[in-house]
Amino acid sequence: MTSHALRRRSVLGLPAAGLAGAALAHVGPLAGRADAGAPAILKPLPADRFIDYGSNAETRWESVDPHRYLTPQSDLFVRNHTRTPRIDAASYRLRVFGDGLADPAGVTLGLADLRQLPSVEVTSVHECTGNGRSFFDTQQGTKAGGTPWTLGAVGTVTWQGVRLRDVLRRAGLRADAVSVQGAGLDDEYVDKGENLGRVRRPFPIAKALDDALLAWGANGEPLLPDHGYPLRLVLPGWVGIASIKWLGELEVSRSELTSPWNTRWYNVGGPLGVNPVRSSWELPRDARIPAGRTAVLTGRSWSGAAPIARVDVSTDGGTTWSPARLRPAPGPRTEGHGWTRWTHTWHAPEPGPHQLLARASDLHGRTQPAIAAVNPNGYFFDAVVRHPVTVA
Ligand SMILES: Nc1nc2c(c(=O)[nH]1)N[C@H]1C(S)=C(S)[C@@H](COP(=O)(O)O)O[C@H]1N2
Ligand SMILES: [Mo]
Repeated sequence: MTSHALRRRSVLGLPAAGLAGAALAHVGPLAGRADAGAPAILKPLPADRFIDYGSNAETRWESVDPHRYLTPQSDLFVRNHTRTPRIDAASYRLRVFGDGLADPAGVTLGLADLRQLPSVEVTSVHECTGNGRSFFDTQQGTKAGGTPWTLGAVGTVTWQGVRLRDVLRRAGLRADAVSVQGAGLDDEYVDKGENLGRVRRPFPIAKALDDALLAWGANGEPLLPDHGYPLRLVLPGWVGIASIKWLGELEVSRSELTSPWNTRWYNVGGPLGVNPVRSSWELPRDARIPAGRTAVLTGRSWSGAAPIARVDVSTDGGTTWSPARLRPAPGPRTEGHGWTRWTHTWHAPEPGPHQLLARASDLHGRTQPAIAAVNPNGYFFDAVVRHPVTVA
């Protein structure tokens, strides 16, 4: 960063040493940017659909259309460490390099090169590792730092793109490669005055060779700028941070790669990988439910590891439980798996306050616990959430 900032400064003819104290506050990756005042997120964030945290925004569950399986990009949560960059698809290039390739200098690929490879379509849950974080505080009394997501940092998307393994083979992948790391083209990330460089996150070669994608499309449309246009990584079922947006570089290595995003963050005694099981009602907090009528309630459950096997619901704070009716996923079938929609018919609800609970299990036998494991950054809140409503 420093050499870059100094180079820019010398172009402007301003010696760095001569900067006044006030100007120093602006030294950094955004220094001199023409769009330094531009919003961090470019798409509209209507207040009835999003909770806006500035550079992050979550989908409001009450705005999710029960008839629609996929999350439209316009409604999908956004998690930006800095701000959405504007990238020109025509001049866009992806650099693939590292000692895990036959020629470590690697290759540089444009979108047209990638489109020569077989294209694939994969439906997967897309979720931030910190989804549900605010419930560490409100439900367990152990407040964690970071964006206080409720449960809306999640969506299900059908991605279009190419297999990462096809790209790596084309780039000359060696049999002894162990680690792959994507890096974004967004600004370098500065945390409390420390420049940590480009947002980047390594993952094991096994995931790269399994179902990882380089995606240019979501639900049949080009990626929106906020979601990684023109190309992003997608690691189905994995922590959102690994799905690097605006992918500029892929490093392939014969030794374990690290970055602050798998050592300092997204690490709980080891780098986090597969997402846990979670559930949400398609209702606002403190929803009013009309008394004296049968209420048909809807929600969704999802897991990073496997499809959902069953969902049990309670309308009396967890005293009694009954199975929710699971709805089949709509066709046509694509690879991977998204979330499962469910319905619960609440007969003759009693007037007064109630707590709704939904507890899902996946086909790998994982069930949402009553209490989520506490960790300093508030990752993987997977406990059953208590959802207050009033019947009136
Ligand atoms: N380049 C880049 N990639 C990134 C991020 C980022 O800030 N920069 N955020 C990560 C995190 S933490 C998440 S949860 C997902 C969010 O993807 P979305 O904004 O498209 O929903 O992108 C990941 N990829
Ligand atoms: Mo995230």
